[in-house]
Amino acid sequence: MTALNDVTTLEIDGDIAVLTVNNPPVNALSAAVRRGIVLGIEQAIADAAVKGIVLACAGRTFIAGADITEFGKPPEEPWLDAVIRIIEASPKVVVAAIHGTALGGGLETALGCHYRVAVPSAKLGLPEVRLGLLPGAGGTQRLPRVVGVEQALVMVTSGTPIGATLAAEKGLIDALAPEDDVLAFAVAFARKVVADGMPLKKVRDLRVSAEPAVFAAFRRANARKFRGFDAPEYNIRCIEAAVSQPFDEGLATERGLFMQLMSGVQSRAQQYLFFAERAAQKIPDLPAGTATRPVRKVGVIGAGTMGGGISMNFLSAGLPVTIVEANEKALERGVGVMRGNYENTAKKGRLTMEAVERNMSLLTPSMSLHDLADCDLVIEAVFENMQIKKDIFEKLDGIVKQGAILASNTSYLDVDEIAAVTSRPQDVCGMHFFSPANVMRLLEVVRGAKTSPDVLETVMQLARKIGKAAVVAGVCHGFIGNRMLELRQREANKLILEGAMPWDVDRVIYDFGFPMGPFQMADLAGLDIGWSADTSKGVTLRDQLCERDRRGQKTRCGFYDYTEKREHTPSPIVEDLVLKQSAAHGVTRRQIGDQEILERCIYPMINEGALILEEGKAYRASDIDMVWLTGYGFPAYRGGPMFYADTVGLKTVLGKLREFQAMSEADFRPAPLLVRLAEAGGKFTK
Ligand code: 3H9
Repeated sequence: MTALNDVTTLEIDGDIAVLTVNNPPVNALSAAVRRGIVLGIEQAIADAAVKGIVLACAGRTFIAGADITEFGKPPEEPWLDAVIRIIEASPKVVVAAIHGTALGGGLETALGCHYRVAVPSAKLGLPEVRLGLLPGAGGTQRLPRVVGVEQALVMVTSGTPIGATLAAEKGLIDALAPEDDVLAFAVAFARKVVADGMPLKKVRDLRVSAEPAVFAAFRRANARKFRGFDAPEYNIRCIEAAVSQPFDEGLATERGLFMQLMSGVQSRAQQYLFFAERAAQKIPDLPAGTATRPVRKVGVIGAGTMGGGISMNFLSAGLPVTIVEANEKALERGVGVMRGNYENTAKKGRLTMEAVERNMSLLTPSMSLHDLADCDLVIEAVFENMQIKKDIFEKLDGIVKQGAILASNTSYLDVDEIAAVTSRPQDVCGMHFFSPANVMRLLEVVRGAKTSPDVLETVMQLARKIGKAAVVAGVCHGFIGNRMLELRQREANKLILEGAMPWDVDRVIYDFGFPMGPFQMADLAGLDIGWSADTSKGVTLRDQLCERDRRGQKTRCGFYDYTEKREHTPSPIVEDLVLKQSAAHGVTRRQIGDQEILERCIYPMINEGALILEEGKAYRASDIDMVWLTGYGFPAYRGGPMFYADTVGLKTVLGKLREFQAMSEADFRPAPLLVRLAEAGGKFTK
């Protein structure tokens, strides 16, 4: 075996040369890997004894793409598309041996090979769109030539990889290899190509066609999903070019559009989020290799919407759950809702009925906390009331086995105060799920003052297992997300008192990229959460709406009127109530521009984020951004509130906060961290 450089080797196996990439952890295509591949191909071509070449990878995966850490740095030759052209032009057959994931530049490289073989568990995809990019090394030109326009459109705009079996059906791979020995299979495959005189298939030579209507229909069908993002549209244009232009021209179109995306703020934001997601899993003061506790059985207290949704996460991951509810009817209803949710997913074809039954068979409904005695993790998800929660934790302390993790799903309350009623505060933490808990990715893991490192590490790993994006938050009112949301809500309410209408605020927030504005969100959640007819004073707008039975979507009216299909229209009744509110407060309404609405809603949140950082309630600005991305629908192409603040410029944010502060009371007092950074020309994010 010859080392071509630090990350590539060439081994001659009789008449076949095996060119291996070994660049842990994911064999990303760094400059050294690109150089090594070119060297290896050249040496194999030059060696008269070699008849064919296999391109393989060491470690857990085939090439997972370009090296994202090189983005933004001066590009180093050879460029990836040149490497792929060299592979494709090789006079000796090149076979890609794929295991793990062939992603992005990795799949593009494989598409430059004459044949591709893969193990059944392999996944192949072009995820560049998720980084705000498009496959820039011929992927958009080669993929549709192999799998057809429609499949290619789905793959490049979703970024979701496909499994090897489907890839084989679509012609993306030529053969399925045995799971445990892709290399030997690929070598034998290359030998067969040589022996049988099979052609050196060049994807670039294939033809692809599609009617323009296909693209129009695809754009229409996905308009909502792609709203605000540049990359999906650019990817579609590249696939159009693959149909309408000769291969080399199509490549040039792809390169031009790639460069445009690469220099834009959206791709910077999305690449930042890629690393933010991984950074959030790292807890600064936790020693590497911190032990974890085994979690084999979970208990959930409360079978309402939250408790049910939380339980489903674990059932879906194959973990048995005992769900406890005080009231028999509520328990029955809760279990029924969970089954109904699973069955709906099955109806949509995203789950088999066997899986529904398997998941439900892991559920044990119970009316007694004593049934939680042998659980490794118990999550309390009852009404948001400190006394009730304390009572439950006191009982749990006497029931649940030692060493179990006791978690509260509280959204606001002091986890330390809850932990203090137990004899084992080191085993207590917060696990704040977001509704619907079986769908939303965010999990705020609240670290109490006494939460032990192994509890924290266990919960972080468990979160990953159930597909959550976990972010650690310190104990404070509302933790990271709700604490910041409160500020937006406050401003939204003030804005409609001063002159805007709820739909003005919602439109601005929606156009910014959120799935909906604060008043639509309130209608969706229900305006009567925490409201009661007995205690209502009829003073606030919410009181007045609820008193008129305008409780939100569920009553088909709230801030808006709703049709049966949940289409919303502004309500004249609400308009009237809003005007009366202003009058009652002695406020002379004024015209409020969209820009002011946006800044008033977003900048105070950023300011709160700065306070959270300074108080150490979040470890890093990017953790705050992950919370907003995965829990509140902050548009990914803006990177999250803290990243967005950096793109706006902290001086601008600070200046506006001071301006608003001068207009009203001390509501906008800038956080010292924001002042310091703005004055020093600094940023929140790296
Ligand atoms: C591209 O290819 C552009 C082209 O069209 C060409 C243009 C000319 N680069 O996720 P994990 C790191 S764009 C650098 O925890 P897993 C990651 O940060 C690229 N580093 O593992 C982490 O580091 P750390 C298209 C990368 O097993 C470590 O590897 N490709 C890259 O859960 C482990 O990662 C993609 O977008 C990279 N490309 O998942 C694929 N990838 O340990 C992106 C990972 O310090 N990657 N790292 O935190 C993935 O989707 C997942 O990493 C993968 C493994 C599924 C491969």
